[in-house]
Amino acid sequence: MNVKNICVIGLGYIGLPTAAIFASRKIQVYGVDVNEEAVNTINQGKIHIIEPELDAIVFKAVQQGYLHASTEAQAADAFLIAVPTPFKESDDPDSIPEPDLHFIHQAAETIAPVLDKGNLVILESTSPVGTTELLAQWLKEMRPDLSFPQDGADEIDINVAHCPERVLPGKVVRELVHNDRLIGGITPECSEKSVELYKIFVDGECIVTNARTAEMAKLTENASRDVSIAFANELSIICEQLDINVWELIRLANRHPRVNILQPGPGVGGHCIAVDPWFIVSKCPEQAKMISLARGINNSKPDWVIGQYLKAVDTLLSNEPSKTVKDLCVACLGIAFKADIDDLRESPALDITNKIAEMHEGQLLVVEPNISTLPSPLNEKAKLSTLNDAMIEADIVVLLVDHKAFKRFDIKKVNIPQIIDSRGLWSE
Ligand code: SAJ
Repeated sequence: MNVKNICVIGLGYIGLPTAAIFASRKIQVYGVDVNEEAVNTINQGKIHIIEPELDAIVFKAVQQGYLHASTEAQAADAFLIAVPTPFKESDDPDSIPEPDLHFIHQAAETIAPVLDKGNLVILESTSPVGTTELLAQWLKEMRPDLSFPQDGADEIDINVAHCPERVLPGKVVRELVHNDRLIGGITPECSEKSVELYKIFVDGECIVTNARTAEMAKLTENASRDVSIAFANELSIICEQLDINVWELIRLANRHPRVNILQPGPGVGGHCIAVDPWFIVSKCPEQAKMISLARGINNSKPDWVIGQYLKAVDTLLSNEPSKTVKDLCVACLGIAFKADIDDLRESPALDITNKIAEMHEGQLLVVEPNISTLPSPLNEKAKLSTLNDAMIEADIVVLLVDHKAFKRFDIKKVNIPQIIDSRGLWSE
């Protein structure tokens, strides 16, 4: 397949780096996003997200004219869909979250009018099993004049595949190029054309499967990590009960050649691992027992950390009965969803800090080296502080994210009455 131009729908954490890397290989890329501000920023050669190395690549691609952003799709040889796939909000906390595919439907509406014979459409968004086939069906309904893989015709006008992204936020540029890529075409021909496309920049192997297996593989990777973290989180709760240092315990168990336990934390955040396992559970609620249980364990971990904070308050007040809770200064360290990024989406650390802000009547300091202002409504109750000031002021420190700056801090040089170390930085 001779690809001269690509239209990328969705210029977020995945779409923009992918668009920029194609453009850096001198492919004409039309980026499309509903967010006009993001479109304008990109067209100035700047980026609206934080991701190492991306700014320079986008700047060069725009400057050389290979990347142009717009709110409307343009005709192209290939279309790449990288839009969010969240789940639907429900008022019932016991219900299984259902995937929300409306952004994919919107993307189909965006590209349908400009689709032409010979085009390749790739869904990169993490999706429940069957979504790529659904996308092909939607496109067929919108463009009955074209033939699609499901038509079973000898000549297919539009090839459709699922090629999930598997990159780690913070290392996106490197991982996009070097990771192996799963290629799940609806037919072998769809896969063949997709391999040709990705080979433009992927150094890793392009491994061919079908669309449903590629969808399930991506969900499986994230569900597997979620289950492993849930095991570590459960161990941390058991160890607290049994008065055992969980960090030492895991270190010891991991000396076994076939054991590799992950690290406990304040819960699982981000827009992938905390979301994707539900796509399996919602399809197979009877069968996906362990995956569902793991989600429950990880989702309940923030409440456990808050329980630890309440215990610390009780201990301090019973040691010094003349004090009230208003006299206590609490410092929450980190509100990002994981170390060394500025991303606050689905962050258990932010969730815990917000809840402490609601409950705590004394001073609340927040240390987050990767942001310059606190999000609302936290900014009304808490003060953004430096690490050093917080460590001097605080009666209770709640360590929530293992940022480099916190790791480097010598905890022995301060005397903090109560430390809740949810990441095991200072508890080893
Ligand atoms: N976490 C722990 N303990 C651990 C490891 C992680 O509590 O031992 C927590 C983190 O603090 C964070 C959450 O889990 O809150 C998720 O972080 P992560 O680094 O495990 O993963 P993400 O969400 O940044 O990226 C994942 C990756 N998936 C896998 O590693 C299987 C990435 O490769 C995917 O591309 C990405 O999801 C995605 O887009 O789906």
